Amino acid sequence: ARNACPPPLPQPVKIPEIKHTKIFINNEWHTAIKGKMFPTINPATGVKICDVEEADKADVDEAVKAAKAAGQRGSEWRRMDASSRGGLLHRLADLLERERSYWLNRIIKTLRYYAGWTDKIHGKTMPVDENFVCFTKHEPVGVCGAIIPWNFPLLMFTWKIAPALACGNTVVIKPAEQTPLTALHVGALIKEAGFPPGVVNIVPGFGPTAGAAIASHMNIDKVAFTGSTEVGQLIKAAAAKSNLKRVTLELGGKNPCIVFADSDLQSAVEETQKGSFFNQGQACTAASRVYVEEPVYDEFVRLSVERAKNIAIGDPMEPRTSHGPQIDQHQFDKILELVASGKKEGATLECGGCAVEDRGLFIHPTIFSDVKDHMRIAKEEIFGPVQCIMKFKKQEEVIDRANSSQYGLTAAVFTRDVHRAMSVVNCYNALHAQAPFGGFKMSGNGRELGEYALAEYTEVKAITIKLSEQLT
Ligand code: TXE
Repeated sequence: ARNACPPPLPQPVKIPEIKHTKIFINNEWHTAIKGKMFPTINPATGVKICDVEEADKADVDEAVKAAKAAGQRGSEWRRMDASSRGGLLHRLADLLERERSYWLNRIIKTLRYYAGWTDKIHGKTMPVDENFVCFTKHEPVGVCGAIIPWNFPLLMFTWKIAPALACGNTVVIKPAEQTPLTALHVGALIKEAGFPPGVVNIVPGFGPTAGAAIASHMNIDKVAFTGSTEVGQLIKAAAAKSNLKRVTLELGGKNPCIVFADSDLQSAVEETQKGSFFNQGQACTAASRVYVEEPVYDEFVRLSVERAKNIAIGDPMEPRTSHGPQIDQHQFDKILELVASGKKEGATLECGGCAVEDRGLFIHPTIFSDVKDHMRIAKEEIFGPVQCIMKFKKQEEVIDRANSSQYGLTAAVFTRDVHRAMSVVNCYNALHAQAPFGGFKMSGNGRELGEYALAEYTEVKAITIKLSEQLT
């Protein structure tokens, strides 16, 4: 029996051994057809960890061939009982548990959640007219492409593969160029778990080459993308121009938090700040617009600044650390450029706003007050540790302002008034494998997680049988 309460986590492995740097196709490791490699850099030190084989269009073609063959009629994967597919997903979760010093609980939970669904994906029977029996069957879509970002490399990998595999699909997945190693490590575990060759294929590489090849591939039936809104638009266009493959998109956000004067202020300060600075602000769900009601505004800013100044910055492998580096130079420069724009447009820089001097890609937790809705920092996704605090007077006013964004992903309301709090309660980043996740407007299309994700990975087929006489 599995323990209800797992033992405490072992110390993190400080210098993980890198075992896999090649392209993973058909449960085998391949060098790139063009013979190219690209470096993976540790953002905490700026030092290269290793080189990785760089997949391009030709490698993606090979991966798609493998995925298509693995899902062919008569294949081991197609003939496998649905419950056995669940068994394989549980086995993969077991292997991740074995290596817990690297992994997060949420990843294992997502795998187990979808492992349970494999034999519960039901169709319906419809009372159609005349002498027919009609029922539906939820079949796999086929070859599912996935393109993921670097901010939660393993969680995004799991959000894509778990529902796809639970529904019986095969997968070709491209990790972000900044973070290919975790995906490749899990590739080895997928093989060890006993998934048939070709069911999951991993093509490390760049967006405009390997990523674009996935989006426009004629033999990929669906593409799931998490990343920037701009690239999301390219993916959808490529899907439309190629084979009209299905597309789900999880894109950017500029998420409002509304703090009313009646809220528990200390808890609102803590929760909004965790929302803003979690993962160094590198989250599409980041609480990046904090609207505070006038009577408590000054106190809220004061408490927030006090808290931000006490955040432990350092090596992300150190358990004490709560604030690590930004992922790469490009993101680092983008954040500091937006900070400069905030200062120029007249927001008050309360703390931070600069790099940590003795280290490469670290940025101090930053707070701006007096932020106005027209400023770039109030409109654009910063994707860095920058909390923007705005003042409001009336509920109607703040709801309009909160909604006036091209994005529509997450939001939170802090209040003790249950009428106000009806649909959104006082918490942030509360993501669960059981509940759907996804955006409105330019934050994306489709839903991940929960039962809703199963609909994105299945085709509903109606099967109608003509009877010689009407059933009574
Ligand atoms: O994203 P990209 P970047 C936002 C965030 C960040 C900005 C830029 O605001 O500052 O995007 O980050 C692949 N065809 N988010 O440049 O380029 C790429 O290889 C196919 C929000 O890292 O969108 C990677 O695997 N694929 C987001 C993935 O897309 C392409 C998380 C994401 O990279 C491609 C990350 C192309 N033409 C950034 N170009 C979130 N929603 O959480 C790139 N890619």
